[in-house]
Amino acid sequence: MRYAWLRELAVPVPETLKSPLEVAAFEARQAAERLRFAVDEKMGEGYAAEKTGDGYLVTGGTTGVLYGAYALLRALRLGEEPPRGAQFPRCSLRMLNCWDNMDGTIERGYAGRSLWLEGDAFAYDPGRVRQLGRMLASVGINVLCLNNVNVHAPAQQLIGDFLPDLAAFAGILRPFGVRLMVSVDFSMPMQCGLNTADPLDSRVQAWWRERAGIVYAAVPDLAGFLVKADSEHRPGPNAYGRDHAQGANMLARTLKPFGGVLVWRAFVYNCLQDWRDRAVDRPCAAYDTYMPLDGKFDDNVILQVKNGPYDFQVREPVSPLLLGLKNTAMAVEFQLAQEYTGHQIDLYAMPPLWREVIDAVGADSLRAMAAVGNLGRDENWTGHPFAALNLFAFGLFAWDPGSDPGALIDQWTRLTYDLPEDQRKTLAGLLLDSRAVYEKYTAPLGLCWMVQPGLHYGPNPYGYEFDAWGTYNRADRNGVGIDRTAAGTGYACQYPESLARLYSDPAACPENLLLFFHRLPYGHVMPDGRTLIQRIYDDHFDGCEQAYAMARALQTLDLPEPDRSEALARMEKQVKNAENWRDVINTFFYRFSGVEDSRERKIYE
Ligand code: GCV
Repeated sequence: MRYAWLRELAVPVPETLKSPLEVAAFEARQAAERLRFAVDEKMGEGYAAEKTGDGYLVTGGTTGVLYGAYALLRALRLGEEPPRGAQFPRCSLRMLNCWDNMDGTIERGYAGRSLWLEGDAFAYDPGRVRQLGRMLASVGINVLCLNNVNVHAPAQQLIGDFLPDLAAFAGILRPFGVRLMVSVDFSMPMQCGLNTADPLDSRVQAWWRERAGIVYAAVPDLAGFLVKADSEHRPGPNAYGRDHAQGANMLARTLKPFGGVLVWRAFVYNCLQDWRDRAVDRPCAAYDTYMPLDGKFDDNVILQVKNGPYDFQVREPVSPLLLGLKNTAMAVEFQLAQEYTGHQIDLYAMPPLWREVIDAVGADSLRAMAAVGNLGRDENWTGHPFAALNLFAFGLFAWDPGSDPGALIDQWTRLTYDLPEDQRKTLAGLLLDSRAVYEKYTAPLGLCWMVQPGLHYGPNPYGYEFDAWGTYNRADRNGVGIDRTAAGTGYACQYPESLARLYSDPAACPENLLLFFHRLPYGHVMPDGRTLIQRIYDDHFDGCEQAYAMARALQTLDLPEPDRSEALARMEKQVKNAENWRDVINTFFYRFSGVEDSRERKIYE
């Protein structure tokens, strides 16, 4: 079984280790480093490392000692100074949301089948689950939500018949400081004999209270429940005329006595739209739904908001809800699974995206950070060997949202591969630029949703155009894009004033969001003097050229096998994908606009 960063950790971790302290001591022995540990419970997840005569003393809370051990091992491997002074995580919950189904499939999974579910039951290799635990702990991830937010039968029974299995699974991850969370089905009382799931019905409340008691008796340190409600056909409080605060608070109150949190997703919109109705604009939905509820959620509710207002598109503005809520505990949700960003075939390193989001939102306004997982049963865990970077970096970023994307990428490349420095820099450069390259050949200028419907890999500009899910580009012979200013759908007005002004002015709007906020004619002249249509052509051609350059650069790297072959095989597909995007999108716009490419390159007709 391969294991990336911190290669010492490829050695199996014995099942006899029962606490973070024991794991920490084991890791130090594996790495042949002289680390001593002192537990100071008050420090919780925090730690401090100091040099002693022949090694280091790590003082930390119960899990803090383990985080300290990993931080030290990383620093020693990198030849860097260990962090100075006491270190504490910025976000108390650093969560991986796994969309694993009981049948072993993973919704939007690109690295094989589930690591813990198969055939409508728990099914796992305990040794591998321990490896998973240490992999998560080694970057500070402390919560694993183990099942899909779309709770398909029999996953409801994770808090019923499967509780003994859940408890056993939780027990394996516990020494690594990783607590479980479960996605629950809001309508579960109705599957257990009640004729309603109305959150204000006392029988429903009593049912959930009793259920929470049973669950916590089995898994006393369960982190809590995660809920997707009234979204994409999932049940929720709206069916009873109740709002999301009433739904969330009812569940949160049942968890409160046990110290659990209720994570409630804000991914709520009308997925039964009529494409002819131009007044309905999906990006407006989450803000419209949740802003009126600001301040109405109990203190153990966390509202989990996707980073953008749509759905993990290659480029979206930051969600205005993350900027607007002032009296609600929030988590931002990122997606490591590369649903719209290349299926773990194309390279797409995410730290630059997270940096942009946190710079806009401010880390202090977040209680938690969540990411949809990119793991699966593939031998290398993440399908593409480089996709492990996103998991590694997410954990460290959630611990310290001030982290620099380039530094995280550098660390991962240095820890994972022994490459000559010039090659390592090439690899780090490829990764750092990978998002911009992917954006260029798939979604320049803020155009999104031109993907193959359902699959979400590869181009199909008409795929979602007349669709109920509210995902349009509105291209026609006159122009492309959606006017989201006050004169249009009004979405831009959900932002604080300075941003609303910036986004509403086509001359000031960041180029990479231009067609997200504006509808423009093909002849619109861009600041660089080129027309909009020429920029669409040029960006797709340039993006493809950049993919060719990446492929050439990758060839030069002496990566170990099988990573080299795996990365090259995927790069071949990435190049084909880039060509496909270039040709399909350019042809689409050529047919509408009738404008020739000024550089007379081949555009298919
Ligand atoms: C888990 C998008 C994805 C769905 C996902 C949903 C969500 O619609 O395509 O697969 O469902 O987001 O985040 O709930």
